[in-house]
Amino acid sequence: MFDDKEKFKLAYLTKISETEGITLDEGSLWDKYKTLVLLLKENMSFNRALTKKSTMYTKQVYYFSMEFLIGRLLHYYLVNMEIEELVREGLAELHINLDDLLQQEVDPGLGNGGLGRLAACFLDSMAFLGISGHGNGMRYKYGLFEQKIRNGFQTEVADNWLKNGYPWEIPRTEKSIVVKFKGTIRAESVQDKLMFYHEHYEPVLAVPYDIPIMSYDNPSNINNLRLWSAEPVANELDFDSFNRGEFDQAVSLRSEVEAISYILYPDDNGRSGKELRLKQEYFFVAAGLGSIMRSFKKRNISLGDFSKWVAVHINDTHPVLCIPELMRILIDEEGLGWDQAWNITVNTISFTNHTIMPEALEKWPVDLFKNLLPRIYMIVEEIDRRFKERLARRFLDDWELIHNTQIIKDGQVQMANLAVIGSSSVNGVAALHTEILKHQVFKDYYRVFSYKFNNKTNGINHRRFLLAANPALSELITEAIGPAWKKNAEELENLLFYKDNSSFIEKLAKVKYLNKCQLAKHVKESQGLEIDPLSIFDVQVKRIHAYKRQLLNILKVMHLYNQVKNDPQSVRDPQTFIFGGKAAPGYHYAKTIIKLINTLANKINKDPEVKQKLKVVFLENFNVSLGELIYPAADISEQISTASKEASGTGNMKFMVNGAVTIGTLDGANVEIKEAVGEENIFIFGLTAEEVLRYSREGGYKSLDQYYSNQSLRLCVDQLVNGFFETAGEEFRVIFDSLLLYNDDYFVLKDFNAYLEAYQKLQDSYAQQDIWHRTSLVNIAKAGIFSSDRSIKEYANQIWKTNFRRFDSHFPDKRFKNKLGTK
Ligand code: 26V
Repeated sequence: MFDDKEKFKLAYLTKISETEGITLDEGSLWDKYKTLVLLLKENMSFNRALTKKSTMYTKQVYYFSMEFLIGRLLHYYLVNMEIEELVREGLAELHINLDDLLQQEVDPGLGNGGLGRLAACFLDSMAFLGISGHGNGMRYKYGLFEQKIRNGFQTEVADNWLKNGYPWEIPRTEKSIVVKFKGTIRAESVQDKLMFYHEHYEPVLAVPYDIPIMSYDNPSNINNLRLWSAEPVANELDFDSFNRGEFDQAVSLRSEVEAISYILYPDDNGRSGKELRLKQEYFFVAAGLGSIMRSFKKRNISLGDFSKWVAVHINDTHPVLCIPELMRILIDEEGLGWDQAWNITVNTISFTNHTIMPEALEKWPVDLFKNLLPRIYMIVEEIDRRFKERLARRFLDDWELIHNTQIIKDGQVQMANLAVIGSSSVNGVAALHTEILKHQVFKDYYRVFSYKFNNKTNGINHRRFLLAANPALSELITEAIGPAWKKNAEELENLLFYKDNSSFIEKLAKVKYLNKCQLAKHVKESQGLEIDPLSIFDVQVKRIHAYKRQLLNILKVMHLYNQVKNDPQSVRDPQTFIFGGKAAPGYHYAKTIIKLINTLANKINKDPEVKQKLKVVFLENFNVSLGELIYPAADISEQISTASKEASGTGNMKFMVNGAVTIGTLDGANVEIKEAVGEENIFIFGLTAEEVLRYSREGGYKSLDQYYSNQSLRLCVDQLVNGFFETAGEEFRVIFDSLLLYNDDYFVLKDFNAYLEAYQKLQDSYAQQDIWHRTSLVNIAKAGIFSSDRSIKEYANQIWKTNFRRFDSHFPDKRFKNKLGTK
C-alpha cells in the first residue's frame, strides 16, 4: 500500500489537512487516529470497488448474524498489510506514537461472546481465502454493556461506542431498504393467481453502514460487513403530528423506530417473548435480503438460478426469518410459484446451531408473531402445513414424530424447527455437539433429513490471536519454521521438530514470561494489584454461566486456600487464578458468582499467610481486546463446562495456539483438542457427555452423596454460608442451595474430586519446567487445525459450494521445507 516511509508521511500529512482542515500540531490524538484510519479506508474502498467488479460473476456468500464481535481493526489491518513498522517509524518521525493512536480505537461490542466472535473470525477467513463472503448484521447504537466491578459486584455501564463516530464505517444512505411491520394482508385473485398485498403497515427505513473486511496477504480482496440501522422513513419527525401540536406522538414514533437498532440483547433467561427482539430479527433479515436481491438483479442472471449464485448462511436461529422472507420476495414480489420458490429458498439457505441449552432455543408466541409479521406468519403456516402433509405420507401414523417436528405448536413458533425444515444444511460446531444434535436435540429430524446434518468444527483467526496479539511468539515461530504458518496454520506442526531442542524451549519459556509481565503490568495499572509473573497463571475467561462452571474453579481455589492454611508447604508453586467475563444483567446467579470470585480474591489477597502462594484476580470488562492481552500470558486454560453443554468453545483454541495447556472436560471441541495433542499433553477429567445425558434422562445423581462423602469438599461448600466470608451473610446462599437443595444441575460436586486430581497432575508437570514447555510447544504445534481458515474451507467446499480465489493456502512453503530439512 505504501512503498516507503516518505510516501506514507506525505499521504498522512495531506490527509489530515484535507479531512480535518488542521495542521498536525493542532490535531488531538483522536484526529490523528482518525486520519490514519481514513487513509487506510480510502485505499480499501478503492480495492473494494475493484473486488466487486471482478467478482460480479462469482458466487456470493452472505453470513447473516445478529452479532459480530470484530475487535479493534487498526492494528490488525496494519499487521495484515505488513506495514506496521513502516507506519510506526513514519509516525515517530512526525512525533506521533502509534501505540497512542491504537488506544483511541473502540472495540465494538456488537456481540455477546463466542457466537459473535466466530462470525468475525469467519469474515477474516473468507477474505483471506478470496471467497466473496460478506457479513449482514445489526448496527446497534449500544453494544453489550461495559462491565465495572464496584464493591465486588458487576455493574453495567452503557456502551456508547458511536459517541465520537466510528471512522471505519461508510454510511450508504442511498442503498436504504424499507422494512414493513404489522398492518393487514389483502388477498386478491389476479388472472387466476392469488396475490397478497400488505396494507396499512408501519414502514421503517433500514440504512446500511459498511465496514471493509480485509485479510493477510490479500489486500486487494476486500469484502464487506453491512450493518443496518433503523430510521423513520421520512428521516424527520412525524411532521403531520408535529404541526397538529401532537409533539409527544411525533417524537415517540421516531423513538419507537430507532428502538429497533438501539441495543444488543444480552444472553439471558428472560428475553423470550420480547417483541422488540423479534422486530430486530426481521428488520436485519428483510433489509439484508432486500439488498441482496437488488444487487442480484444487476447481474442479469435468471432468478431460477438464484441459489447457484447466492448462499445465505444463518448463524443460529436469530436470522431464521430469512426462510419465509425469501419465500415472500420470490412469491409476492417476483411472481414465482410456491414450489419453485421453495426449491430456491432451501437450496440457498444453510444453518448452524450453536447450543443445545433448551432455554436458549428460540420460540415466539403465535399472537405476537402474527400481529408483527402478518404475511411472514402466513408463509410459516403454509410451510408447516405442507411439511406435515409430506411427513404424514412418509411416516403414516408416527404421530409422535409428526408432533415433535411441527413448526407451530403449543401456541408458539419454534424457530429451530423452521431452520431445519427450510435449509439445505444443518451443522453443529464440534464433532460431539453434532452427534448430540443428531441423536438428541434434532433426533426426529435426523430420521427425516439425515442428509442435511453435518459437522463443522469451529476455528479461530490465528492471525488475530497469534500473529497480531502475540508478536514475540510469532517472531520466534517464524524464526524456527519460516513464515508459511501465517497463511497455512497447519504448518505450525513443523514446530515439533524443536520438541527436544533445549535452546528453543528456553526461548519459548522466556516469551511466555514476558507476556505474563505485560499482563501483570495491566493488572497493576488497572486495579493496583501486584501479581507475580513467576507464578502459574491459571485462567478462566468467558461469559459467566452456570454450565461453564466457574463455580468448580472457585471451589478448587477455596480448597487450595484451606490446604495452605493447614500446611503452607502443601502448595509448591505460587499460583495466580485469573477470572474474567460478563454476566447477563438479569442473570442473578451468574452475578452472584462474580461477587463470590471478588470476595474470595479479597480474602486471599489480603491474607499474609497465603498471599505469597495464592492470588485471585477478576479482570473487569472481558472483551476481544482484553483477550488479546490475556491469551498470550496464560499457562493454564480452564475449559471445565459440564460435558455436553458447551457446543464447541473457541477460547480453548485461542489459549492453545498461544501455548497454554488445557485442563478440561470432554466437552465441545476439547474432545478434538485432546485428539490433536494426545492425552499426555492435556489434562482431562470428569463425567463424559454420555454419562451426563444419562443422568438427565434417568436420574440417579444425588449431590448430597458427594457432599457427605468428601470432607474437604463439604468444608468448601459450607464455607459459602458459614461466616467464612466475613462480610457475606446470606449472599451466597443461592449458590449453596443450587448445589444441595436443587441437586447440583451441572454436576459440580460430582466432578470436584476428578478435577482436583487432574489439577494436581498438572501442577506436578509444571514443576518440571522443561516437560511443561514441551507440552506447551505441542499445543501450539497442533493448533493449526483450529484455524478458522480450515473451518471456512469446509463450509465453502461442502455447504456453500463456492470457489476460493486463493490457491496457496494449502501448500507448505517449499523453500522453507528445504531449509528445515537441512537443519
Ligand atoms: C445462550 C443462553 C441464553 C439463555 C440462557 C442459557 C444460554 C446458554 C447459551 C447461550 C448461547 C447461545 C448461542 C451461543 O453463543 N453459542 C456459543 O457459540 C459458540 C460458537 O459456535 C460456541 O463456541 C459456544 O460453545 C456456544 O456456547
